[in-house]
Amino acid sequence: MNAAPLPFDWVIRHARIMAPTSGMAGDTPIEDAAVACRDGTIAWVGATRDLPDVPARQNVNAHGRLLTPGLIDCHTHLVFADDRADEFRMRLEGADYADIARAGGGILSTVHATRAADEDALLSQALPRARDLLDDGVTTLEIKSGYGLDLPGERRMLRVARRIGEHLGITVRTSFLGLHALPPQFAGDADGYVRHVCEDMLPTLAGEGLVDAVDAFCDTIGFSREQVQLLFAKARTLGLPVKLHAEQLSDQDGAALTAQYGGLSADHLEYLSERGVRAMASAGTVAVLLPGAFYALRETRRPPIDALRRHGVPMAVATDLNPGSAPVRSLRLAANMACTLFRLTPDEALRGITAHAARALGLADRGTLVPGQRADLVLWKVRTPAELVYWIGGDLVQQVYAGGRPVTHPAN
Ligand code: DI6
Ligand code: FE
Repeated sequence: MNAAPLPFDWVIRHARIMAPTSGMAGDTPIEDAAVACRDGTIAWVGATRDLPDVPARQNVNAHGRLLTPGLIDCHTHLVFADDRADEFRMRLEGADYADIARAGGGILSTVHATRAADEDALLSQALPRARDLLDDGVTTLEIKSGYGLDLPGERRMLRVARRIGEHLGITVRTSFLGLHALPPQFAGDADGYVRHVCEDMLPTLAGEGLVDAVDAFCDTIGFSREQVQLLFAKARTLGLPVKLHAEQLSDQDGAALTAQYGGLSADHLEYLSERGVRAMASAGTVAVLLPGAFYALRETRRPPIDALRRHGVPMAVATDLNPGSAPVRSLRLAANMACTLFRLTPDEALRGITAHAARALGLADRGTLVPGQRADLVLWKVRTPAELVYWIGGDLVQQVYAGGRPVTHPAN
């Protein structure tokens, strides 16, 4: 005799979803879908009429609204002190992002402010930014260090990142971005700083459990390919995955280097070459597109989207939320920009902020609506992926679920 089936914690009926299987191109939507959850995990997905006859503690009628996986912002720098609205004004008057950086402003001005802030001050400034993302459907968030650039400063940032996850009940993945800019205490000695990062900072912070991945800024105003390679070699000995700010302002062949180290992602990519695209395709490295930075810096050169498509490189989309090049506090807005500025299709953009973003973080347990995945979901007030990325601004979230639990939303 069969035992009575375990009840579901909740069931959502009559939702519209992308096909639950792979999150890859070619999926067709299920118009009248049901999703059931048990113990924080998706237990069943399919057509509402096929839903098994199992009792549920809670039942939700979606009335045909779009249901997606919880959104995943796989590239942010949202822990920092103060802002750089003054640089925004200077850029509008003709100053250039790289010139401001070379003159000691840019990233270094945020480093000064961030070093002066204690952990609680950093947390209270960063939390509202993370909350904005969550209110707009984000349930998994990557946060980088890179505004401390010394051991105590980087540690403080990474600890604040972890505390944000605990506070909001969402997943935060941390990336150590010690090679973001050359800090003043190492002026004129970039190689010495790279040694300090590789031999002291990274092993110490990794030993404290604060580092999920290792990142760097490879550019003429950042670090050279050779310096990044030393960092990647160190990351490998520590068993940490790598990713890179690559080909944002010039082609340094950084994406191919990242691919060589089996990197999770190469990010920005406006100056990515065909060779870089091929290397990423064969290593399975995700292309993270950051159209908010492209927009805010009024760039004109676009990442090679057609080549990425042709070679089957998965494309993710992220906010790059930071005080300089991307004051973007909505992942949905980044998806809109990816369509309008980079010509992604709405379905590509949706995969870019769900399935492919999960892959860019090395997380296999989320990003698609498949039984066994974490029950991170968003029920929207719209019906299609196109409508989701078409609206600019507004409050489109009906209900966010993180780990199976409804997240309180200010509008509800
Ligand atoms: N590229 C970026 O877009 C951010 N970091 C980087 O290497 C910008 C960071 C900032 O301007 O504060
Ligand atoms: Fe960035």
